[in-house]
Amino acid sequence: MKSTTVASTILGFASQVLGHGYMSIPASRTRLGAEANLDSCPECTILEPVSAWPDLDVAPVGRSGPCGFNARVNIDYNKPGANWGEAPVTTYSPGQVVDVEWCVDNNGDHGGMFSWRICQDQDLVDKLLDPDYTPTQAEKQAAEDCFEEGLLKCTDVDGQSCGYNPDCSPNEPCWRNDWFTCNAFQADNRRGCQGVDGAPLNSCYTSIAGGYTVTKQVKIPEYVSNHTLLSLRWNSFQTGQIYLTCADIAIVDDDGSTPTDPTDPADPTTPPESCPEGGEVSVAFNHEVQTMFGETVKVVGSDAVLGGWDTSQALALSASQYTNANPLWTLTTQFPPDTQFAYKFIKVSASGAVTWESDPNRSYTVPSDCSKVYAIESSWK
Ligand SMILES: [Cu+2]
Repeated sequence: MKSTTVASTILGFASQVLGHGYMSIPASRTRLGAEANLDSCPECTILEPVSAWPDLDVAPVGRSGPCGFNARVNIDYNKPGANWGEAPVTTYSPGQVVDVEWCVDNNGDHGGMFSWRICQDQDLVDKLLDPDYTPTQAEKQAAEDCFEEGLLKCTDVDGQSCGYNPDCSPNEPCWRNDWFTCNAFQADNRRGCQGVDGAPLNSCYTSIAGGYTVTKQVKIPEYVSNHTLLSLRWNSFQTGQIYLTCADIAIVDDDGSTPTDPTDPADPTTPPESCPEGGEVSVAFNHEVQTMFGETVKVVGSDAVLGGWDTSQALALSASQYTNANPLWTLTTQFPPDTQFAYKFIKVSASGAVTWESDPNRSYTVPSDCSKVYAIESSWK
């Protein structure tokens, strides 16, 4: 069902209810828990009370681990469940620069700093990938330490502005621009983490007071894994709280190769098949955008498949998965391997009026492996 963008959601329970934040793109375990109606407050996965500021690294993660523990609903996201964790939700390639997003609640924007991380020790991550095993606190901490070493630095993305947090002073340990920073907590406008995007209320789902997207780009490391985790850590400035969430991802070389361990007989030893002559690669566009009734979302771009920038030839996405909580438009289409193209999403109203996304254009290089579907997660900008 399509929704309007009207801010018709819950007014919040009371001022002391501080809803907070969670990873939304790629789809975190927490988001999947909310979409499965198992987690009534995805923004409430909190590590507290802890020292979150100004030393960002000092607090042990305890039972929260790198993926979070939601005490409200008693869900440990460090363990796969029926609705999350058993398979990657998206596939990246080594060195790829990708859009990632989390969602901060209007009633609990505590400011501060956040980091995106990948742990490159598969043995440590594997403890968080087994549906039949609950990791110990020591294992969660070991994994967390590894995630801290695997910081996806703001400064690794060319052209991305990486400032210092206005609530931190040069002599404090939070004075670093490799983490991402929210705006000043008490700023007159574009305050706190909401100020990162300046996005409208309900641009992402939270259960308490409506959410604002917090979008950044990170560079995937030169590392491959059929199944690993991307973790988001948000250290609050206002409160003694840290928020941890993670998403299941794969990192696969553009040529389709996946890691092989010659000592593991279960691993394939033959090189991966790329693409037979004339084969095509499936690419799934998973685009989050709030639309009004009668609006359609399309993708248009430089490649002939995408209409060669002619909006009348743009490909329409489907709203079949669209919900208020998850305004997802989807399309899977095929491209010749290794195609490079630029593109944008457009909204087309019932009368045919076209609204373009803001600049710059998005870009994508189609991988070479015809045997998989590659998903591109994005949200309207
Ligand atoms: Cu809070």
